[in-house]
Amino acid sequence: MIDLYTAATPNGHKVSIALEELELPYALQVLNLSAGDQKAPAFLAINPNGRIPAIVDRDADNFAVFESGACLIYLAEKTGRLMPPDTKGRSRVMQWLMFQMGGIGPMMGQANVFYRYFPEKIQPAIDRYQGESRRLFAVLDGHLKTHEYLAGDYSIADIANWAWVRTHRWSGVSVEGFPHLQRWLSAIRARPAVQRGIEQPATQVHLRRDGDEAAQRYAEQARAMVEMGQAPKDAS
Ligand SMILES: N[C@@H](CCC(=O)N[C@@H](CS)C(=O)NCC(=O)O)C(=O)O
Repeated sequence: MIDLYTAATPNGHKVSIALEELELPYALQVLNLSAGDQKAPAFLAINPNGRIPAIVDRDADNFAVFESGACLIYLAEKTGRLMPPDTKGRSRVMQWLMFQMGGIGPMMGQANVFYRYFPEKIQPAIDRYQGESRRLFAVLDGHLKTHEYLAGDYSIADIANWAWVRTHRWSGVSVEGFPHLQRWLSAIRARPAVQRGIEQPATQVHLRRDGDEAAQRYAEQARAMVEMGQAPKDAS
């Protein structure tokens, strides 16, 4: 059994999707990020960075893994699935996984902060992060023009990138003009395990379903979390 410490965010959903795809038994431990559960000492003992997701593998001496990319690699290696074993195949998966961890995630994350959560609208910062996200979408689209998935067969690289790109509206970044990216988004969304994964836990606000007011309320909660996260603990 694996404990998954998570919340309804792209980074959390990467791991719940992988667990669903791999059919591994897991127990969901949902943290309330607005209440600061991720900064509680019991959770910091699992992830010293105080962020979700993290997993604890109860069948492996309670081995703890933090950072969503590291969780995905651990699960793929534990099962021998969602990542090829040969050096080149594994490297291809790593390249697109790192592309997400170092590019798509941070750029869309900062687009969310400046476009949705920050009280002041700093237009150059919004433009920078939305523009960089859209540039990265173009890179994905170009690659997907000649590849069904990002790195050989469907893999943890697809899961990691998909969990973020699917939230592009929240970041205010369009996928218009990227037909290959749209094809890939739809193909992955059609997977039953993916549909189950994004319900663990369910996304709290859907822009098209819930409308602007609900989005505004959610953004306010997230703003409180961002402000809390900016306050460094005093050095001792
Ligand atoms: N690089 C980390 C990022 C984790 C991260 O930023 N998690 C966010 C939710 S998506 C979080 O826990 N935020 C709470 C906070 O900032 O206090 C990963 O991929 O696991």
